[in-house]
Amino acid sequence: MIKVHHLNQSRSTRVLWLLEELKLPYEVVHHARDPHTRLAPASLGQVHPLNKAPVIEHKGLVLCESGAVMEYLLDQADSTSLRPHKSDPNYYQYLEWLHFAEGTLALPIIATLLMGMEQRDGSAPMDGYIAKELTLDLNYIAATLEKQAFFAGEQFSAADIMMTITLEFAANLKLLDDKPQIQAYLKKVQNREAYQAARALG
Ligand SMILES: N[C@@H](CCC(=O)N[C@@H](CS)C(=O)NCC(=O)O)C(=O)O
Repeated sequence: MIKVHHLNQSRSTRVLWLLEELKLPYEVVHHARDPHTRLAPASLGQVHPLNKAPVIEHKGLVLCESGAVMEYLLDQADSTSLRPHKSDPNYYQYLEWLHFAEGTLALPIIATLLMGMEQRDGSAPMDGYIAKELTLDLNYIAATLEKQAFFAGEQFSAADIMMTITLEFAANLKLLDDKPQIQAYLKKVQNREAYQAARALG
């Protein structure tokens, strides 16, 4: 059975959510963040040397990096509507957003979170760069969601799961207050039964 190493308030919610959507059997091992540093406990480092969540174990494979874990889980499901087929014109749109969530959007959001944790005067060189990247990324996302219902077109896919968790970090940092399209999108996907089951578990 697939074993999911879940860290509270983390990207491993993506994995629980996808497993709920796919209705695949799995077990969860809970790891709790240190209440002061918010870092992962050493128990996670015993599973994978990077000491980060998510990690899954299955048939002797130990796999980290949420995007790779999503693709692996989709490969385990017999048939799924959550990843357009390679012959589908939406496939490469799916792939773009699946990677965008970690490869592009996570950097300015996590940097905003970290910068808020230290004393800054608002003129440090990073501030301008991060603000510019955030504006670019969030405008691109808002424009996409204005023309289509989901990231890979009109059908919900695993790319939505990847993007939602990063967008929730942004919402918590109040970065989406002037983006009603993105807020409405989040409300819509958070209504899914599998999302709510994953949140209840996490
Ligand atoms: N790009 C990786 C990021 C993994 C990551 O940074 N996970 C965070 C949780 S959201 C973590 O484990 N943080 C705890 C720590 O670094 O101690 C992925 O998508 O899986």
